[in-house]
Amino acid sequence: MDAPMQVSPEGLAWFEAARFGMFIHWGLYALLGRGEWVMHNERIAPQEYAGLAERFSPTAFDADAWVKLAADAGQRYIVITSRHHDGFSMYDTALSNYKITNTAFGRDPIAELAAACTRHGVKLGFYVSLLDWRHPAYRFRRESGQHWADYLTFLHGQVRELCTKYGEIACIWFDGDWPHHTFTADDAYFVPGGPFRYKALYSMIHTLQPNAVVLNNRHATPLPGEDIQGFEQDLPGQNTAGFNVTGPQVGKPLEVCMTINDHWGYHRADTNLKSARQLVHTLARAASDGANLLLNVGPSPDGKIVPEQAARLRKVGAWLARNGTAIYGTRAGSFIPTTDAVTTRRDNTHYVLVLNDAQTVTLQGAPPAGLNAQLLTDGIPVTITRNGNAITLTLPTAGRDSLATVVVLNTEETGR
Ligand code: JFZ
Repeated sequence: MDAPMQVSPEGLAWFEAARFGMFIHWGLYALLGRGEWVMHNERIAPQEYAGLAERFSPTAFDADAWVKLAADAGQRYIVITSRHHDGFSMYDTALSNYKITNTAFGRDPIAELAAACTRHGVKLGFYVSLLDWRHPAYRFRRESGQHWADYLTFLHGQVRELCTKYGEIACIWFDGDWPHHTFTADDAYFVPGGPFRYKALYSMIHTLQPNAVVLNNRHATPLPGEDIQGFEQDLPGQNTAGFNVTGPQVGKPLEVCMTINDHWGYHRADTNLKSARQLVHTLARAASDGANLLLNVGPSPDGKIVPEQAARLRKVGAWLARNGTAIYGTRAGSFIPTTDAVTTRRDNTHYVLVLNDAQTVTLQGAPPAGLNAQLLTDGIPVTITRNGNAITLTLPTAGRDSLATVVVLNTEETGR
């Protein structure tokens, strides 16, 4: 039999129903507190940067606390950086000495997270950087005499470890191969020494972890073997960040990844946090587009999820505890999204997520017959007025949610 080139139907169904995940960018860079690109941005030489490993001592790290926070936030999966562009492995790899278990800390946080995830019913997946700013076979082939094939052995070997050491995983999330990026003299060392051999890489993942999805943050049309199309810092079809030059592929499962502030890795001075209301609206918009939201936290060097980020996640979780029916396991909405409201759908039930505080909301593209509407949380009836293809909902003043109010619309017609 040919090696599988896609996730199992069960694995894909689980991933699509999950809708909300926690992204974690955590590595040596947290010590400097200027984001995960600090090594490149400040042109820190690999030797000097490696000195951070001697100072890394995240004694406050508590896997249960992290996973419990994700569960409280309503996040069904976690994706953590196993190795970012700086090349430091955050788990006990047998393929490099440049790893967390060789620091004074000595522990494998990914093994601890895997165990905690099992306890709390959250799935764990891994971010893997294709790009490596220090590996001799990636960046220093001339100096080291190593070959691109040596890097591929390392990369594929690490992915094999991640697929075999930590139980069943949610995903492998690749990053660092950006075909649309124009390299200059400043970032010439980002250029890979050859192809990544994706076909072999993806079929290995799909063989070892049949229920795990593969995503590659290439900002390009997904390749065979990539189960999910990803969008960075933007909803599908938007491109405010300049990364998302490729629109959503019809029928492809989608995931949006986003920061809570303006950095992925811990940034001491970045206090530009999105509010809980903004985060709920982004989650609602993603769901209405048929996409998951992978929302990032950047833990501090001592091993804690920053309290301001945690506080916002808990508020989103409290909203989901009341309104999660409108998010989990839904499909993209059938009404046209507006600034005031977006919709999701489950069979003949439509969920209208009202994103402003106005008393009425108008939706275009109303289904023909048998409509009734009420608030999700307490069943208070909502008045429906029809006008051609539009319907206007008049909401009661009681029962409004300050983050987003959900109206349930039931129709009799069969799916379209
Ligand atoms: C990438 C990473 O570089 C970043 O550190 C973070 O992990 C994020 C989730 O993914 O972000 C990118 C991807 C592509 C470009 C820039 C940042 N690019 O093409 O310039």
